[in-house]
Amino acid sequence: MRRERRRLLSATGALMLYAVAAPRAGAAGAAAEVEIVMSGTPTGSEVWFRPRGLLIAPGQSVRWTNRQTGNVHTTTAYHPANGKPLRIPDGAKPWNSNYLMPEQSFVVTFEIPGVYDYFCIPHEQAGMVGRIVVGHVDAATRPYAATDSKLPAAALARLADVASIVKAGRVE
Ligand SMILES: [Cu+2]
Repeated sequence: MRRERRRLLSATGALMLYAVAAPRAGAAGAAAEVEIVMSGTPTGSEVWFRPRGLLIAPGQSVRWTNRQTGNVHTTTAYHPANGKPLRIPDGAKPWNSNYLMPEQSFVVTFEIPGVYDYFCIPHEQAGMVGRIVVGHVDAATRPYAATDSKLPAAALARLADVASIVKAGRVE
């Protein structure tokens, strides 16, 4: 009995060590990988990517993580391969995470500069969309305006404008 308790204590000690070390590892990786949280209200009446607008440098990666208990989300590029109009740069590879269960995540590395719009398959109609600006993009650009009319109104309304993303680095 006593021996088991000691073992348990040492396991806890190991966990605490990890907890202390983890933030340092996270900080070191922060430059290369940026997190976007997929979440919403407990009832699911509102859902979102946070931040919904993000500025990164070419070569950086974005990790989307589903942080909402009891809901599934996707991160899916606006691209004909995903049945949508093209709203990522020419030549850039489209992505689709498919359904992410709570605490699952999906990583994409962005190499080609430009503006990338993406959505969540079950929640596009609810306005769950995001925009990533990679590298130097003219702040006055209003990209993909020609296909705006093909997006649900709620989705279009939630796409941060390029000027705000370039100015702030992130739009919540
Ligand atoms: Cu969703």
